[in-house]
Amino acid sequence: MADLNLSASPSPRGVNPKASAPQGPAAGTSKLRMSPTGDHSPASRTAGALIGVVSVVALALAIFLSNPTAPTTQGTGTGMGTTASSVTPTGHTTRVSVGVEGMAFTPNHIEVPVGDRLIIDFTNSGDQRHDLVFETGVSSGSLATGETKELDLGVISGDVEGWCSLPGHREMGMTLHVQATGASSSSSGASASGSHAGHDHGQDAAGPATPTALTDYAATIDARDPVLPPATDETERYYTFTVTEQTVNVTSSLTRETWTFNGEAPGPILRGHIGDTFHITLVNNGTMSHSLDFHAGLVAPDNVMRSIEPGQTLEYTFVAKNAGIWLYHCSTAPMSMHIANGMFGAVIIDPTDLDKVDREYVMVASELYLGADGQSADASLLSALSPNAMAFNGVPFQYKAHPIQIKANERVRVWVMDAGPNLATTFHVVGAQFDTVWREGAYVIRGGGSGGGWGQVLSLGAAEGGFVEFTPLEAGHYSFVNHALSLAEKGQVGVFEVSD
Ligand SMILES: [Cu+2]
Repeated sequence: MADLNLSASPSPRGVNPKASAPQGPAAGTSKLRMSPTGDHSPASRTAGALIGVVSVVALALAIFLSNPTAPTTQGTGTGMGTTASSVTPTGHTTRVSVGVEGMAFTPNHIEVPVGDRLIIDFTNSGDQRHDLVFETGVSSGSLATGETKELDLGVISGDVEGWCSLPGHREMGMTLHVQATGASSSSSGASASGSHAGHDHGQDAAGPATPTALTDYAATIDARDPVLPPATDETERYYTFTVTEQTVNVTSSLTRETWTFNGEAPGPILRGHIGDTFHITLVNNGTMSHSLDFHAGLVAPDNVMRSIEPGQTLEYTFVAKNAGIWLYHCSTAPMSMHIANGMFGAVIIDPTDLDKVDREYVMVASELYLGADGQSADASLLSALSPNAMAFNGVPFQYKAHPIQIKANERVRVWVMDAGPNLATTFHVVGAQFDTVWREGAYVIRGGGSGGGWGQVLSLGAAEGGFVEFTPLEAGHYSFVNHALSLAEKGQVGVFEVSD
């Protein structure tokens, strides 16, 4: 395969504090209860309100003396933007345990009396890595399943927003709202700066990713080799899929973070025969949880498709029982994000009655949701199913910049997999008609003029696959496109350059 020019440099962590030292073991399972340790009786509050200005100073001093690290002083290290200057500390501490269930914090709403110091015991009780960050800058760092971290939010003077900063997790619902009870409507727990970190980019930030910029960049790198070699003869097949996270260029001035199997998006294209056994070792060398789902297998998902932690491995074995071009992908939530960042590929299991062809290629169609420079897929664009770039074999416009060379009257087969994660691919070759269309395990058209009909498009929804066969009769430039043309214009287009 040609060099994809993937940078091997460590990906910048940016606003996502994904890596952190392991914390202590899980602190049990009853984490969802709120356990205020202070006194919030109405009588004490009323009395406190009547103390007066002089007493406030005395109270603050008393708090300081009893706990020199309390947030009434500078240098607490919590990053909390609120101090005693904007609210009267009560001297009480509210302590709350927060866990994770699916893609949500439990609880996801905490009420804290204004002036209380808030400490959250955050335990990642979910099934993959998460963090908990607040707009104030307080952050747990990335926690493995079962890890716990104490977060000191300092004295609460107004509402504070928290969320999981792993890509896509906030958009899946991982938010935590701290409501300051008794606060005046104008008060705020913190400046809003950073509350939309990783959110406000998207179309604007990807502005440099114009078709021209994408094509110009594709011309400067080698195209990924689209040739599909024949299946080898072994029946026991062994592969290692190593997950890494890295930053790659999409134009000369715009990079994105990709998550990949073996350093490439798409990952390896595997090919075998019906009856072959595939032994896959998944190695997670990334910073977050990842997993694998092979559509080519018929196995209970529970064990083999589970998410594994950075540093862990998993054995995934399946027997290929049926022909197809089968998608594989990371199935860690949100799957759309993991696929959009590059975690997809294909397993081709040949039908037993493939015709002979002169050339055989594979095209894996995918969508790019480019955000700010160096970031992973933009969650807002992803949720809106609005990719700003499209690709065959991972790189927009690469086969327009590097046309695929064939000869007139050669018979060509193109396997096509729609990796999505969302949109359909209607594969068309300008100037050709398909005498054979095989889609999702069956010949839709076969034999062309001998009564089998002719086709113009192989129509695939997300995760569908098939192949087409055709023979260009004359020299020339035959573009191949997703005939959803707005998507072709974003990069899902290439050229077969046919010579005599
Ligand atoms: Cu993943």
